[in-house]
Amino acid sequence: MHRYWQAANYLSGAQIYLRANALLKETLQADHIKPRLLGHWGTCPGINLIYTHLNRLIQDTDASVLFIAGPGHGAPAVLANVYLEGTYSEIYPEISQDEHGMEMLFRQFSSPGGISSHVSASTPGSIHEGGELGYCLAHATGAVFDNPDLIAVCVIGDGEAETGPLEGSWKSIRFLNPERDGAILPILHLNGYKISSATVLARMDEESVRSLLQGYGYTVYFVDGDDPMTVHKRLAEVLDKAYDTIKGIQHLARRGMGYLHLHWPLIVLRTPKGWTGPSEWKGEKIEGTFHSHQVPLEEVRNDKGQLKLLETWLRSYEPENLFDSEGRLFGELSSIIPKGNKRMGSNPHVNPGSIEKELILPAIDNYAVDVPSPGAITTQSTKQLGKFLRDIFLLNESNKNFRLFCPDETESNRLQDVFEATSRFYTGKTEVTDEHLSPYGRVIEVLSEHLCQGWMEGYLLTGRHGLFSCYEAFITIIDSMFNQYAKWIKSSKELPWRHPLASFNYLLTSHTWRQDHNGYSHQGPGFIDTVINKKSNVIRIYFPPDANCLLCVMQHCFGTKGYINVVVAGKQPELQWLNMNQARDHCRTGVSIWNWASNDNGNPDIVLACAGDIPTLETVAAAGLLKTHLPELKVRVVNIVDLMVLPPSSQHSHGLSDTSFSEIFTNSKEIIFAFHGYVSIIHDLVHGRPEPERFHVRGYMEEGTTTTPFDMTVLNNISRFQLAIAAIFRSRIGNASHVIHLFEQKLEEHHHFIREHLDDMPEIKNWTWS
Ligand SMILES: Cc1ncc(C[n+]2csc(CCOP(=O)(O)OP(=O)(O)O)c2C)c(N)n1
Ligand SMILES: [Mg+2]
Repeated sequence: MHRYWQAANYLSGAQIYLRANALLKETLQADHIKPRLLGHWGTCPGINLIYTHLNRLIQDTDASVLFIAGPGHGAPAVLANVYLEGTYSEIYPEISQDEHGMEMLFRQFSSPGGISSHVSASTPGSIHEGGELGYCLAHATGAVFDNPDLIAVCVIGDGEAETGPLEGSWKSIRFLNPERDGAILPILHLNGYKISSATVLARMDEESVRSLLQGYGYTVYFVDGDDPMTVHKRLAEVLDKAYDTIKGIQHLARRGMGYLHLHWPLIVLRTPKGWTGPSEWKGEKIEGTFHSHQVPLEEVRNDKGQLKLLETWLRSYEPENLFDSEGRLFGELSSIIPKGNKRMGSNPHVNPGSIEKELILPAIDNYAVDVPSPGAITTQSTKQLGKFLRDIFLLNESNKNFRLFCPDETESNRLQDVFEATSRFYTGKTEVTDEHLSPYGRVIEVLSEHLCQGWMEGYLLTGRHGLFSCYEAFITIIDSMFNQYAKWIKSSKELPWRHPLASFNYLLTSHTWRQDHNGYSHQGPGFIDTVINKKSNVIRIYFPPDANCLLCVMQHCFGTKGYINVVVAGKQPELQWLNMNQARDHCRTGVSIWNWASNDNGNPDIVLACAGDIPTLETVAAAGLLKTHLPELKVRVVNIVDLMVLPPSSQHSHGLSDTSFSEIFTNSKEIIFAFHGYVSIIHDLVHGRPEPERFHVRGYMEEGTTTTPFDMTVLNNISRFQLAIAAIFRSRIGNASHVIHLFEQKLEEHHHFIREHLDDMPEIKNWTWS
């Protein structure tokens, strides 16, 4: 095992430096060195050590182990291991297990046309890039939900452990039920440093680290040292203990003997950063310090002394005793590699195409709202969705492959009907006042958007399905995680061997326009601004205006693969516009002219467009006002469900053809566009359409507080009166100043009324389309 570790260390170091002379058959020359030295060495020896020991554990126990390298910058180590175990060459035959393949492995690392310096989608066995630190333990946890036989071993950097998401992730074990879930085994790697500063945990004494982690519910095993043989022995013992503890917990739980107060194992590995690397250069310590974080010797091409030191370092692993003259690992070293799918690089849960079970969806007609005519009834759209979700839980109960993740808002978001089919997951002590808590629940409520996101990513990346329901304003907490996930999906799509995953579905509700209880802090539609910038073959954004449209959209999203679907829909009682058949047609095209609200007879003076439920309400009401007070103005109402119909089809596959775009928006008429989010999104999307300056967009402009629903629209200039005034103004229709005056008076009246009566005017509250 020690020699195997040396082989992995050799391959890791060599990936950073060598472009030729892979087996060091010749004296190392400057020519053998890459012109640009890129990558991270410091974390590699630790990752290699753990991987080697896990190989041994798997051989001894036949465990199914998923390996997650939190410090994904240690890609040379992960790559070295998947190369040694053969999974790399199976996927990329040109990187063969011989001298030539080894040279190719080195050359491609961090090189143009090659692979990135971090673990990436192209790395077999990985579901975690680790470029942005903090999410490894969340991914590990998501992966083992409903995978009772899987153990996700997660290496956590001591720098990474300082991030908010990782600090929050320690509690992940509280959300595992050993009866039905697998286990996580965190290995906290205290190598003392992050990029150049000391780490908090590494400088704490052992007892303090133990108390901290014990408090979270772990049994902590320390492995400490810089003498390889001592560390090997201790790590092997501790891994056996950890494995036995996990099995013991699962054994008891699966025989109905309980799982309260259990302590899951956790390993703290304290070894030097850059262990086995060059110990110093010109009196400056490298091994065991932050100087080993990236490339320890950067001047090897120009400095003969450094080149010599590099050669001494690489030769210290004795490559000739690891690989034969053709570059093949010696047989006795290969024997520690697990067989077939037990190799961590080919764990079937990582690329789950073959083991994935499709999500069974009920027919949405079962939940359709009966809408005899537009605006005839009022209902809560997300309440209907809750019934649909309830039945998804029921239909997929035996497949155990669907979960709802939510920062404690299922009830608040009006999805509570799901509790007829399942519960909130909870294994701790319960009180009589608790509701819907169960250790078998599939609704995962943790008040951490980071964990909801990370757990669901891990769940989806291992072949399951889910929904993340969140307050719209607080989803921006995970903007950055979304970014990373979108990058992963984009990269995965470029790899033919990666099977498509179920789409990541967001339901953003309790949105900006109806923060009746909360006000300004809860008003923020900015997530879509982040989403819109990601690759068009990954993202989709929907604004269903009513319940039937919401059901159509969600049914569609659950049936797709490989996308990130963002659905924004309100939870408050709202007027319903379309019956199920109309909703189906509307959602299929993603945009349509609402003829029932228009009076343009195919030739409008002005187009009123809208996306989002509240902007839709105000737009339809504005059309109504104009029809009543200025019937000679020909108004067309256009509703957009699928935002991505707006850009030209060259930019997004959902983009309307030029002909369809002109049929709906005309080529020259002015458009008043009431939008749910920030206006710049729409301006960006319609860029490239005929005369885009026709689009006069109104949306959320950071005005608002705890006020009436209608006042929110007034404060942000998208109320019906303001839209109607804008329509008159932009259409340049004459003789309408009396109408403008009337609408301005209404706004004035509203201003005074809400201050006196603390509520909207009855004509607003009770308004409906007639
Ligand atoms: C969220 C985030 N912030 C900052 C960085 C930049 N960064 C890359 S590596 C690193 C240090 C990591 O230290 P540690 O987790 O201890 O890893 P190791 O010592 O094993 O290299 C930092 C700060 C990052 N990758 N992700
Ligand atoms: Mg560190």
